[in-house]
Amino acid sequence: MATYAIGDIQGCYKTLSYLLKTIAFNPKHDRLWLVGDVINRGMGSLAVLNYLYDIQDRCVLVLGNHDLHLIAVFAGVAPLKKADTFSDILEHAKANLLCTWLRVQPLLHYDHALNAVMTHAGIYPLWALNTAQRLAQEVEALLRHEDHKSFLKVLYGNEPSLWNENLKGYDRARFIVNAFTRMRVMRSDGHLELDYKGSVENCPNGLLPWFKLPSLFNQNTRVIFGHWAQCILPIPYQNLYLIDTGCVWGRQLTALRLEDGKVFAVESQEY
Ligand SMILES: [Mn+2]
Repeated sequence: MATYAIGDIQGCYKTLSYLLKTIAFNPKHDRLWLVGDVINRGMGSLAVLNYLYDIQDRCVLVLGNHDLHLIAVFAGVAPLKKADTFSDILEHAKANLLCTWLRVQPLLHYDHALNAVMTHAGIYPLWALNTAQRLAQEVEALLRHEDHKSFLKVLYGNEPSLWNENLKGYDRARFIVNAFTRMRVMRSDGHLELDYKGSVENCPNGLLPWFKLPSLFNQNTRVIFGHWAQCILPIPYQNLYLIDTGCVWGRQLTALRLEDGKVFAVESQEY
């Protein structure tokens, strides 16, 4: 029995299958953690989501920005963009089943026994673990609400860019979503700069990767995350496990075995 955390799949079903074969993943005994962005950009979004749905009892998935985008498009509150490759899901007879299942997945998962927390983009430095858990639950409640469409309508946007416990309503929820699913770099005072997607080396003056700021988060807990393929870090880097290794960009798909920290990476099979 093993638990494998898998990096951003982004619809790369062929590579996912190859990775699962390589690690001899057995859904009868093993478990999967997914860092989110399981769909979009790659050509096998439906196959990936369908597979995860089928083994949902063995899966923990935290939502990424692409997953939320699919949820919003399916709900009819956001347009399908030119670069989106998940029409196969929207047009499928199981679209409602798959998108509804995706919508009720968490933003954060914490496992005390494995000493690990997983989110899509990381942990905002001004949040301790208990704060991050509480804020994730606030948004999860909105996504699971009967009137989730009202929230999805106002999901998009970069403001507010700085956390404040007094933020209210949808501004508060939007910040929480952006921190958990879109964060890469920020100013030293904690202002998110969501438009920068490049490498750490090319980071403009005054901006820092989120994990370079002093953090309220307990540094002994492992943080498993993805979202930033352009950021190349050793696995682990201190207590951080950045396992987005750019599969959809022709690089690798990575699995991290949480019990012993062993890393398995396979070359992208998409091209
Ligand atoms: Mn992402």
